[in-house]
Amino acid sequence: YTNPHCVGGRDGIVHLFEWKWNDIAAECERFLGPYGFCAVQTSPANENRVVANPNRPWWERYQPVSYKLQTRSGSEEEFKNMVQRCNNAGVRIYVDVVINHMTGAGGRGQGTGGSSYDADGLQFPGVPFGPTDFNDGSECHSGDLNIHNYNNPEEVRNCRLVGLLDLRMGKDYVRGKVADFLNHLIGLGVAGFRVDAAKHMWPGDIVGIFNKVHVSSILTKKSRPFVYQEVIDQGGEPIKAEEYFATGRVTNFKFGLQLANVFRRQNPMKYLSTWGASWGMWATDNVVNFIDNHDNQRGHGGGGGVLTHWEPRPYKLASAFMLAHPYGFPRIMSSYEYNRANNYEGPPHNGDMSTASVGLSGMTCTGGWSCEHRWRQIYNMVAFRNIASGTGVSNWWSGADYQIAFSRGNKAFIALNLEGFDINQNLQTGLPGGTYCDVISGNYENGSCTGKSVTVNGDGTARIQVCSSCEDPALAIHIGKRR
Ligand code: AAO
Repeated sequence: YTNPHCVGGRDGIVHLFEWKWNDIAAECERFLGPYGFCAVQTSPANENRVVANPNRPWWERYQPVSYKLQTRSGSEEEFKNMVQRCNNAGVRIYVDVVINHMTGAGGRGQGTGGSSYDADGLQFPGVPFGPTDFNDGSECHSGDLNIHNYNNPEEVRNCRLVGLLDLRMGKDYVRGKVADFLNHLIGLGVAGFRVDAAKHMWPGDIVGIFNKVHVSSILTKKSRPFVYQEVIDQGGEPIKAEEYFATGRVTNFKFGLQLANVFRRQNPMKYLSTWGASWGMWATDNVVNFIDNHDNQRGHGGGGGVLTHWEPRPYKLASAFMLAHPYGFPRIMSSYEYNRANNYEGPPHNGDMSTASVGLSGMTCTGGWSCEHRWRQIYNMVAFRNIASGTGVSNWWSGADYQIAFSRGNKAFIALNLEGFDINQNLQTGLPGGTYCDVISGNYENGSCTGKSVTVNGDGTARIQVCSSCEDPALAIHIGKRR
């Protein structure tokens, strides 16, 4: 479950939050494939409640009505087509699967796929699930069936997360329906899953579900899908991320908080020399790392404190560090713009509230889609990471508290500066002699660098200059962009 099944030396996930399937398919072909991304995390693919108040918030997709593949992102036909086209482009699809619960309690209506539901009577005929498929007072003892106390693991796992009807996962019928859903996705060529709210399920129940899940149809016969489980463990609660290692990796929520401290100059960057498990995080094969996610960038899910696209300068630096460093498997957030006072706002939409298509102007997205993954400082670091694959950190240098540089074997080298003065040093880059393009300030086009270039001497040393007051105080070179 821990193998991401990347094709040919690719690395990293991009979360195309709320994108339509047709747009993702096109993005795999025109950008993600050519630029070396391993995989896309999609928004939930199954039918959800249509929430009218507030009007179509992003979070309605976390309220399942059935496992029919029909949402604002598109139909089953479109989903299937996307998976095929992305796989053909060498890009894997991981689906965000919401299996802990169905809709919030109360109300009735129709889902995005036309299935009816009755959340008062606990009826979800589209699956079907009925009252005996949900935890009640025999499992949950919180009084009102909701979770109040995160220090009580039984309550966290048997009661309702923010009022969402909690499925009775101990029941074989429920496990079977969830497994059928996951198997359906696998049959369509999906390579992995982000398991939503995994902390709210017993680890043994997740094992029970995955025991019923097939090996992937697109992967080698014996391989299991890639699984990363959303477990918010920032320390301080009894539920520990490591309880979930039997069924895959976990989302590493410590990662973004720690890097936010560093890149906001609240903890010296030079301490990153020991970055990785020794910072109280999990082993490299147990984690999916990210600077921010769709929740904490807008104050949900333990939000606050992390860096986001709203603070581009430190965000790009932290992202460059994440991608340059070998620890863990990285996920890049690709957001849309929203009114920060209304953090429920759904994706850019048309007059009828259907999701708008992603527009493009050159390399940049338009129409309210932020597309961090298309920022040069980020996509060029994906290529850096792919080229550096298999090498460790070497030639670590720190000139001052907030000036660092390091090599990845003899493949790549990066320097970062958050001091008030430039880096201007003769440093060992580990690279073969030659002239390299700095991939932070520019690209390598038609035989020349559009940004800065760096001359590495025959002994691997080079004069490294990194500005301090400029927009991107970083420099990165690798053997793939040698003039
Ligand atoms: C919506 C409405 C609700 C309504 C509900 C039902 O907003 O008012 O009651 O419908 O009608 C998303 C939205 C929710 C939305 C839901 C369904 O975020 O607002 O509810 O869709 O439409 C916990 C879970 C974690 C979860 C996170 C949001 O553990 O699994 O809450 N994330 C996922 C998804 C998310 C989604 C769901 C789950 C549900 O990514 O998008 O919800 O499918 C502590 C705990 C965490 C807990 C947080 C937040 O965090 O540790 O486990 O996350 O609290 O309650 C410090 C601590 C940190 C702590 C944090 C906050 O940072 O270190 O541990 O403080 O106190």
